[in-house]
Amino acid sequence: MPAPEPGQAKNGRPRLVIPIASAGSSAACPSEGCHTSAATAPLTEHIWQKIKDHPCYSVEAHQHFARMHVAVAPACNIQCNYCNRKYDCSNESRPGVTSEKLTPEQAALKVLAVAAEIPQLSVVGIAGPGDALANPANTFRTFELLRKQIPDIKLCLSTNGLALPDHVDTIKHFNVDHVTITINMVDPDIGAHIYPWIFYQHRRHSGIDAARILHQRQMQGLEQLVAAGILVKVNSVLIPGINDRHLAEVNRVVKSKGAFLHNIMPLISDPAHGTHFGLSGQRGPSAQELQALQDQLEGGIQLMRHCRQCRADAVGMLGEDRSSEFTSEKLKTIAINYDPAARERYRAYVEQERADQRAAEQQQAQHHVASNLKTLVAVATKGGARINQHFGHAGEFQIYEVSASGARFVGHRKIDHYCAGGEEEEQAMPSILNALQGCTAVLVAKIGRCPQNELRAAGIEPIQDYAHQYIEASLLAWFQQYLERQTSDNGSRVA
Ligand code: CLF
Ligand code: SF4
Repeated sequence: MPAPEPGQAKNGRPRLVIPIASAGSSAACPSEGCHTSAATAPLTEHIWQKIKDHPCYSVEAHQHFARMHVAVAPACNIQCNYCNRKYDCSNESRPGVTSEKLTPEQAALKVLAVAAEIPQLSVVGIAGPGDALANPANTFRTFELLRKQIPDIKLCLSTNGLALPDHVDTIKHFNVDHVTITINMVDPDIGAHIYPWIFYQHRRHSGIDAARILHQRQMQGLEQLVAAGILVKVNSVLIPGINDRHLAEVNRVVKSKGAFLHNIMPLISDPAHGTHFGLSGQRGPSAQELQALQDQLEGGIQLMRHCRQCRADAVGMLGEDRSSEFTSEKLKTIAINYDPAARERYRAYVEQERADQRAAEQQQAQHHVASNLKTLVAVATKGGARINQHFGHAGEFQIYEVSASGARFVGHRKIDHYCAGGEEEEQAMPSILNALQGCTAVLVAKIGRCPQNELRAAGIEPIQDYAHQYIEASLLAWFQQYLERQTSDNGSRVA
């Protein structure tokens, strides 16, 4: 029997990574392909069951499962300098898009309609457009309706944490397994540059006083959630010049308190959004700055690198948004025929796919040779963990770091569609080449001759040989050929 892949237990599940320094603490890392120097232990069945279908908590699950947000939480109890209340909560969703506010009853109906159409739906989250726990009546009424209506759906919420300690028991009562807290600082001096005020215990607090209260409540809420056995993801907005150097400390603190996952999100700042940061010229980080920080934090708490900063009424797989198909107007005209069996069949299909995928990776891993070489490769995919998208139709590429020890997802890069309206848009190529910077190859289901030539001229190899095959097994197969070519090139140079 072939040896399991690095980062994968013998039972085929990803491994839990417990960094040696904190082994024995409750800090945990779900390690899908996590390449750290940490000691590894098998991901427990209990944790695996919680994350295996959650597209945000498992990078592997995001290839198969969809989430939706219901916008039932309009109010907020704090002010962030990157937020304009006209738009969604940018702690969990990108600013610049308004959502349709829903009552809990409208939300429950919408979930049924989406579940009937999208069998991949596994999670319903409340992520704004304000703060889920600044609107506890709406949030928990929605959960109550959903628990009755679709008991097997995962429930998720996102909060700034100010009201969190007051609601952990209720969150537990509704069997919510996943909570996100946005924690941008653990030092109130830094917090004072991010939060002008909070509203707490019937009055407004500002400056360092506000940041200190918020920090204390966030830490208290995090500890209570962990004690209650609820998985906590921490979102941090990366704000250059304000908390960029501080986020390593945030990472260390939330890990020590038992958070499960850390998601560093780039500040989106634009004067058009009317936010304090947007209007005062505060810039967001570049993709390189974000990646450099993520790389610096590798080896600590597991990082989420596949976040798409979705909106508060997002629907569908991460990276796609089908919310416009399910507006209140359209719901009036849709006959909802929800059949739970369809979602069950889909889950059974995914289990089979996962087994086949692991078998393909293990078979491929047998051919590997030792090498220190590693390289970045882009992949065009519509999901399903397969290379199944035409180059011209891709709106983003998934980026993998490939080496002799495996293929590791490191992020996604958005691009302009090469084909628009059925015609090849050569104007898009410069931005695509820019997005592919640093990549050695791009694996696609299909690609036309012109873009192939342009990619080759830029030193990027277009590959169609693995069309519709599993991503990671294909990357390993491609890498083996790449290594052989590199070795023979070096040999001929020496000769
Ligand atoms: Fe939504 Fe957030 Fe739950 Fe996911 S999103 S409440 S944990 S179900 Fe996911 Fe979207 Fe990123 Fe959020 S990709 S913005 S991390
Ligand atoms: Fe805006 Fe969300 Fe911050 Fe509230 S918590 S101010 S809604 S970004």
